[in-house]
Amino acid sequence: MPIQQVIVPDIGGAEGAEVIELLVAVGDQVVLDQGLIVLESDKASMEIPATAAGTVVELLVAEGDQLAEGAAVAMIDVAEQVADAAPTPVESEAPAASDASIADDDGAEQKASAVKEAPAAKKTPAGKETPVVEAVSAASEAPVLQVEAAPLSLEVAGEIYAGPAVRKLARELGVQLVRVDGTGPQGRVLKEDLQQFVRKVIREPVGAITGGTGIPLVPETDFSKFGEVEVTPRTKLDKLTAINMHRSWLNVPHVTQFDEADITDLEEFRAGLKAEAERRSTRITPLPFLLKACALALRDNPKINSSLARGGEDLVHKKYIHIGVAVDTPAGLMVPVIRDVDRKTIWELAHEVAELASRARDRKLLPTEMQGGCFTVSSLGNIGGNGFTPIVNTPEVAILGVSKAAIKPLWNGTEFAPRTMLPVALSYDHRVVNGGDGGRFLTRIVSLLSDIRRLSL
Ligand code: CAO
Repeated sequence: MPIQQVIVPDIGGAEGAEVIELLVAVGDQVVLDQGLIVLESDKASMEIPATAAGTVVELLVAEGDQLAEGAAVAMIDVAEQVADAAPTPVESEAPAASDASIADDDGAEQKASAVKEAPAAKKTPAGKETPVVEAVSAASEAPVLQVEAAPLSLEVAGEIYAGPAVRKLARELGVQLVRVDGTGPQGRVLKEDLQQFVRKVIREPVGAITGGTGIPLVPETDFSKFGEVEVTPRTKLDKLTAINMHRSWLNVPHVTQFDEADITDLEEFRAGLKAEAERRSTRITPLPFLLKACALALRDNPKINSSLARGGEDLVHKKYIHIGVAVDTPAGLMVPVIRDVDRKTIWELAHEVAELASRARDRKLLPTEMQGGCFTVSSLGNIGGNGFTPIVNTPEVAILGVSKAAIKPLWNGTEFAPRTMLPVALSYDHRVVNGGDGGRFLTRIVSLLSDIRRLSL
């Protein structure tokens, strides 16, 4: 049976990420994409998943190790059915040139850059040699493939850390780990924390209105008592989004301000660009114009381009303008970030949005591509609705929600004229942004969209 070595993929440019949890042990049977270890850098934590189903024959890391891209994680004795689907080793000197794809059980393409015969020894960033590849290779006399894992969880700073036993216990008790304060290293939730939490909840009188930060629990309901139901597990991405939304909702005092931009001229201009867009093999929607308008408005209103630091003592002013775009994918919400929006042309932005959205839907975004945003645009324009209140993507301090444009009668001083109006809503963190800042910022966006000649100034 071939042995496959799982290596650390691109982890978002982090110099080193610490192994904070081992999720499997030698001898464990794993399935494709099952988490092997949890890595944490200063920005995010991620699980490094198994790149094939099989048996873990060797774990090459220990808790506390610092790993970087390319470091060896584990050796997997690949199960029969996966071995059949595994690629033939690619002869290549440079790992980057040996990109290959493996089809997983679902037929989805999984990136397997650096599929090659593993070197006999590999240096980790800490300078630690791990001569295990040779040992396993010799023991099994099987070809050793080195496969880069695609990290499972992405922008997840603040994800709950807990070992498998604690997670299992929490599931049995019906406790959401997000509600439990972890007292272990790096805030890890321990069994005692869970017990303490349950004791506290039991002591709480039913229906109690809790003070401070305590939140009354929503009791579990057996919906099957009222009719047929089907229960499906939520995706990891959905659960992470829920944690991020909950965190922002609880921490950020939100204010949402509404307006409408007259995009009649923009739409006329855009319609005239369609043929050119086809020639450039791209599409031109209102979104690149919106991004450009937001970038210029952020430049003019630097407070919106900031984040709180040191528990609210400082404000970090960013000298760059990177904007996240919410993308609706079958797996859940993803927010790729477009860098230096203020310095890009409308065509460049159109191309980049389409490219990032397509890779988000194929789950091929790298963690780095979802980091560093200063502001987010969430466009539900194509879906419909005439307004919504977006939740700020903390630690950013504002987000723009865009709804569906509609033709409306507008008074021009002498008569009502049909104009295409785009509803926009700005939610902001009222700890940082006051009404005046928010009003000026949104008014600037609206005036830029209403007169796109100003986008070039
Ligand atoms: N009003 C009317 N029509 C709009 C519009 C708006 N505000 N915005 C886009 N459209 C049109 C586009 O012009 C396009 O039509 P044409 O091809 O005829 O020009 C059509 O709708 C489809 O656009 P699109 O959605 O494919 O492309 P986009 O650039 O507007 O948006 C993306 C890209 C990735 C943002 C979008 O596909 C998406 O995923 N949106 C959902 C975001 C989301 O879920 N937000 C909620 C987050 S909080 O839960």
